[in-house]
Amino acid sequence: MSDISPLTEALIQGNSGKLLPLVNEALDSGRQASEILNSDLIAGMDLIGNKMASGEMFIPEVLMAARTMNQAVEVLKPHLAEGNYTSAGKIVLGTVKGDLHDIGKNLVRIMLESSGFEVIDLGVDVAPEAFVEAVQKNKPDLVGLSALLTTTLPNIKNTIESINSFCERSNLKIIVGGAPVTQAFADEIGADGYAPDAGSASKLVKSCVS
Ligand code: B1M
Repeated sequence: MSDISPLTEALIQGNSGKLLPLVNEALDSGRQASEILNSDLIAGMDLIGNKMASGEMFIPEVLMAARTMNQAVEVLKPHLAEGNYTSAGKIVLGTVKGDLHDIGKNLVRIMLESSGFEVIDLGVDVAPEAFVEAVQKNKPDLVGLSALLTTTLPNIKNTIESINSFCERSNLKIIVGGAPVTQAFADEIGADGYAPDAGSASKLVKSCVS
C-alpha cells in the first residue's frame, strides 16, 4: 500500500481511529473537503471494490471500511455544505429493494441538504410499495433512486412503474443514479434524469425542481 495516501490506507484498513484524525488534519492544512472525498476516500472505495472482486477482501472487512467511510463523510459534511438552508423543495430518496449500498446515496443526501432541499431518506433495501407510501404521505417534488448492483437495476424500473401506477405524476420528477446506472438506462425506463455523482445529482435536482 506504499503508493496510496495514508487516508486511503486507513480507510482500506477500516481504521476510523486512524482515519478521522487524518481527515481533520487534511482539513486543517487547507485541503478542500471535496478533494479529500474524491482523491482519498471515493478512490479508496474503488480500490476496495477491486480487492473485493479479486477475493483479497471479504464482506466483514468491506463492511468495516464502509462504516469508516460513513464516519469520515460525517466529518466532511459541514465542509461540503453550501450553507443555504431555505427549503428549495422536498425529496424522497432511497436505495432500491435488494440493495444494501448506501454510501453514494448518503453523499447525494448531503449535497441536496446542503443546497437547501428537505430530504426524506428511506434508507436501503426500499421496496417499491414503501416509495409509493412515502410519495403519497409526503407529496415530494422529486424522488431519487439509487442502485449499486446490476441485479437490483430492475428494481429501479419496478419502483418507477409502481409510482406511475399509484401516485400523481404531473408534478413529480424521478431521478436515478448509482454505479451501474447510465443515461441510456434512465431514458429507457422513463426517469426524468440521471446523475453520475452526488454533485451533479444536486445540480440535476435544482434544474428539475426550479
Ligand atoms: Co458491494 N458491490 N456488494 N458492498 N460494494 C460493489 C457495488 C461491487 C462493484 C464490488 C465488486 O465486486 N467490484 C459489486 C457489484 C457488481 C455488480 O453488480 N456489477 C458488489 C457486490 C457484488 C456486492 C455483494 C453481492 C457481495 C456479496 O455478498 N457477495 C453484496 C450485495 C449486498 C446487497 O446490496 N444486497 C455487497 C455488499 C457490500 C457491503 C454491504 C459489504 C458494502 C456496502 C456497505 C454500505 O454501503 N453501507 C459494499 C461496498 C462498500 C461496495 C464497494 C466496494 C463500494 C461502494 C461505495 O460505497 N462506493 C463497491 C465497489 C465500487 O463501488 N467500486 C461494491 C463509493 C460511493 C461514493 O460510490 O456508491 O457509486 P457510489 O455512489 C456515487 C455514484 O454512483 C453516484 O453518486 C455517488 C457519489 O458521487 N450515485 C448517485 C449513487 N447513488 C446515486 C443516486 C442518484 C445520483 C447519483 O440520484 C438519486
